[in-house]
Amino acid sequence: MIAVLTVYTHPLTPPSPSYTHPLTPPSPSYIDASYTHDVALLQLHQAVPYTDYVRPVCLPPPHYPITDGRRCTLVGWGQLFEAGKIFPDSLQEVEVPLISTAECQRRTLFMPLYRVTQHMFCAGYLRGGRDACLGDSGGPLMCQEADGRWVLVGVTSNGYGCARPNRPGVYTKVTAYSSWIHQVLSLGGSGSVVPVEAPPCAGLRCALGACVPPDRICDRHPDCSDGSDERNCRHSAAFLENNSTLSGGR
Ligand SMILES: [Ca+2]
Repeated sequence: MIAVLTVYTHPLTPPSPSYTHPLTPPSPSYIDASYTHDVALLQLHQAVPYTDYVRPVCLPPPHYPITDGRRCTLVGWGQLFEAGKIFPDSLQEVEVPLISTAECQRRTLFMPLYRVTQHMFCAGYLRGGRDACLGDSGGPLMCQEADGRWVLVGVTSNGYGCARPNRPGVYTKVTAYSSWIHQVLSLGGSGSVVPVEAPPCAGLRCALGACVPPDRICDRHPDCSDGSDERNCRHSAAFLENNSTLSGGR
């Protein structure tokens, strides 16, 4: 079993302490342009007490099969629609059928934006309609076993738009990184895992790490998933309330 990588908060859950976590070294050869090796491990500063809302998920055995059509579940805080940058107030979950690596390569052979390698697989309906979307990346795609346990089969990675017909979502195949994961875990706590410094950001660093450039802060469009780049702006309610004299009387 592996500890949860992300601690979700939900409006209906009891208040929980915040767990900040340094990044362990990302996958050794991540390639941004093609989302190759799109995986990282997070180390929590302190142990997470399991509750009804914080549960572990199992790592898959090395040869865990990706079976075409098997329905598995992904969760995330990403956009609800492809357009509009609308993010949910609560954690979303959706069930999607798996598409094996070979089948997804066949389906996307003539789609240049898809580069499905042996380290990836896909999921989604031919008709579209249910999918991960922007902001879901890094989240889990989990399959439930007959004994009730959940297995972390994929990590949400990329796709073409969201939930479009014949445009499946692409996931990092966890089994392709089994040895790397176990290698990193074996170093855990020994001090050998060096946190990676975030690159400099001239604008605002979102809570999830994205860097918003200065011209997109207070531009009325949320760029951070928590909307923090649009808080305390001249157009925000809190700012207008606190600075009501600035708005001028008429
Ligand atoms: Ca913005």
